[in-house]
Order: sequence, then structure tokens, then C-alpha cells
Amino acid sequence: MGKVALITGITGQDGAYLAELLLEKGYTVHGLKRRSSLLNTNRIDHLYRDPHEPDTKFFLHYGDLTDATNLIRLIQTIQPDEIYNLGAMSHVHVSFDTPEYTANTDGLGILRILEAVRILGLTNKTRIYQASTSELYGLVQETPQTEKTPFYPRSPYAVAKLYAYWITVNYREAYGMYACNGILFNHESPIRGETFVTRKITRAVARIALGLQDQLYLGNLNVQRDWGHAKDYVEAMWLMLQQKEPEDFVIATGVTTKVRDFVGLAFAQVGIDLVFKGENEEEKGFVKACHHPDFQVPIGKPIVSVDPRYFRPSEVDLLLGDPYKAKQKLGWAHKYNLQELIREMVDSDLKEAKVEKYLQNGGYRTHKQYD
Ligand code: NDP
Ligand code: GDR
Repeated sequence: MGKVALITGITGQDGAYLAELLLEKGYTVHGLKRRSSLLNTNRIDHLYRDPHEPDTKFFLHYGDLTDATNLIRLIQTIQPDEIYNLGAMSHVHVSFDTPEYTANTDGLGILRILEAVRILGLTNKTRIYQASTSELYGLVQETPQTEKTPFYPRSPYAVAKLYAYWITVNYREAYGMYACNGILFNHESPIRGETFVTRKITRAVARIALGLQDQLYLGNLNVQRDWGHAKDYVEAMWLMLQQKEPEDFVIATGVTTKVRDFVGLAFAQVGIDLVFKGENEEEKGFVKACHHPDFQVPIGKPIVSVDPRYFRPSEVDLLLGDPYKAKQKLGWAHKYNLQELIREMVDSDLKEAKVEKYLQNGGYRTHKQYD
């Protein structure tokens, strides 16, 4: 008999990659899915089988991290060996607009899961992974950031995740539960949400190259992030639940890059060289050269601009993780480097943009705006 896992946040980027990984490993995978007025299962549709088919190993259940009774009932029915709590209001900027909801979901969600496991007497059976984050480090105390670096959260999102981090540690210490935090640094992929900065950039690169978009508006170009590939990072989540003892781990690449440089690297993928001029809110990225035979973007055209609406009330300037402990104890190391990640994201967005262009040429208009 294979193991049984429950994943919250299964419709998100990490949930989709993790479900794929666990199914490959022979797990039966149950996912918690929110009810929404439009279908939100794009990222996992390829994994879904008609539940009437024999040998189905992938199941979706309606639920919400703010609904304790729902979580208790589901965990009672599923009796999972492992729970991966990936569900969250995960957008740092949006958390300033919805601080209370963010606290409820991102802070208390894991408490409800831990309590459900305790109430149901599954403390010795069920192992729990909590999706903690490099946002906990916030205001820079030291670099690179390790499991021992002090936290200084800088957003309602990070403060909620701080509670989640400590309640996970507390239940481990108080009740001997196998519960651990993965302190994951930013990780991206072609299925990253469109409003996170990397995907916003790679999507704009593709659309600008194909003449579907004029400009890319961004916020703070000077911040630095340690970006990895989500595919590598879900492997680390699984490894954390396979150890003798539960522990917390930093998962990062150990390389940090400015948003401005990510923009330059992404445009270079379609043969566009950018030059940045101006300072702060006046800064713009101009086309310096355009090498690709298929894409004609005029030299000298400004295609990147700063828009203060994307500035955050308080910012995290620099994230750089030290994955030494994960390497030593889990044998984990990232496989993708930043160039490969960007190439995969731009290629995927080019495919999508070509479909959009084809539809537009056929008289359809999508008018999709993401920010
Ligand atoms: P996504 O935003 O792509 O996915 C979030 C998931 O959570 C979605 O499935 C979403 O459902 C679900 N969700 C949101 N609110 C609730 C709720 N109230 N109840 C149940 N489910 C809910 O995030 P990622 O996949 O990128 O991240 C996964 C987790 O890892 C998150 O907890 C995030 O905070 C954390 N994290 C992410 C990092 C990253 O760089 N990606 C780095 C460090 C931590 P729906 O599809 O319906 O919106
Ligand atoms: P982050 O990711 O806040 O690090 O949280 P995001 O991609 O949103 O921002 C990264 C940095 O880029 C700057 N930035 C912009 N960000 C967005 N979204 N849009 C812009 O136009 C823009 N311009 C500049 C931001 O100010 C920020 O400094 C992600 C999420 O996945 C969290 O859930 C996770 O916990 C952390 O990564 C680790």
C-alpha cells in the first residue's frame, strides 16, 4: 500500500508540482480545493481522472483553511500519512489590503490542521509540512539567511506566517508531533501566478515581443531575491517529511539577483537588449538592440517603466538563503539555475502569447490585464 497525502493549496503552483511528484512516487493524493465561481483547476487538470474510473489515486475535496469543521471531517475521512499545508493568501502586496483574512488563512490555517490531527488521535501517524517563507526574515539582519537568522516580518503576510511557523514548532515540542517548517525562498515556474514579479515579467516579454503589449510597469527594481524553480523545491518538501526527526530547513539557491537584472535577462531571451536610464520613479528600460528576426521592437523605445502603485508600504530589500543544512541532512540541491528557469518561463509564455495573437488575428479580443 502506498502512502496517503493531503495537500492544501493543491490548485496553486506548488500544489500542482507536489501532487505530480507524489503521484509519481505511488502516493494516493487528496487535495483541498476552494469553491470558486470559475473553475480554478487549470494547473492540475492533467492529473485529474474521473472518480468513477478504477485505481484512481487523485481526489479533490471542497474545503477552506478558515473552516475547522471541514478540516476535521476531511482529515478523519482521509487518514493521511502526510499533510502538506501549502494553502495561503500568498501575495505579499495584497496582504496589505486583506490583513485580517490573511491572518486567518495563513496564520490560523495550520493551527486548525494541527488541532484536527490531535483531536483525531493521529499525532503518531500524520506528518505535517508547513509552507514557511523567507519573508519571515524581512528587514535584513544578516546574509546569507540561515535557520538561525532572526525573523523581522515586514508585511501582514509575513506576520501571519510568523505565527504559523511558531505554532508548528510549538506543537512539535509540546505534543511530539512530526511537524516541520520549510523556509522556502522565492520559487517560480511557467505556472507561477501572473501577478508575481517573475511571471509578470516573462509574460510581458513574450507579449511585447509579439506586439500584444506596449509596456511593462513595475515597482521597486532594486530589490533582490533568491529565485529557484518550484519543481526543485517541492522535492525538498517531500524529503523533509521522510526524515527520522522533524526539523526546519532553509531551501534556497544561494544566489541573489535584482529585479532589474531579471528583467534584462528575460528580455535577452527574445533578443532584446535593454538599457536602463533615470532614477527611482523616473527610471525606464529602453530597447538598445533587437536581434531576433521574428520580433521587431523599435530601438530606443521605452518598454519598461516604474509605477509607484506597485511599491509596498514596507519592503523586503534583500533575500539570500543558505541551503547548507538541507544539503547536509536532506541531500537536497537545486538543479535549475536562474538562466534555465527564465528560459523555461519565457518559452512557455511565448507559446501562450502566440495563441493569443492567433486569436486576435482571427478577430477575438481577450483584454486581459494583470498586475
Ligand atoms: P499560490 O498562490 O500559487 O497557491 C496558493 C494556494 O492556496 C491556491 O491553491 C489557493 O487556492 C489556496 N488557498 C488560498 N486561500 C485558501 C483558503 N482560505 N483555504 C484553502 N486554500 C486556500 O502559492 P504557491 O503555490 O506559490 O505557494 C504555496 C505555499 O508556499 C503558500 O503557502 C505560500 O505562502 C508559500 N510560499 C511560497 C513561496 C514561493 O516562492 N512560491 C515561497 C515560500 C513560501 P485558489 O487556487 O482557489 O486561489
Ligand atoms: P514576494 O514575490 O513578495 O517576494 O513573495 P513577488 O514576486 O510578488 O515580489 C518580489 C519582489 O519584486 C518587487 N516588485 C514587484 N512585485 C510584484 N508582484 N509586481 C511588481 O510589479 C513588482 N515590481 C517590483 C516586489 O516589491 C518584491 O520585492 C513571494 C510569494 O510567493 C510569497 O508567498 C513567498 O512567501 C515569497 O515569495 C518568498
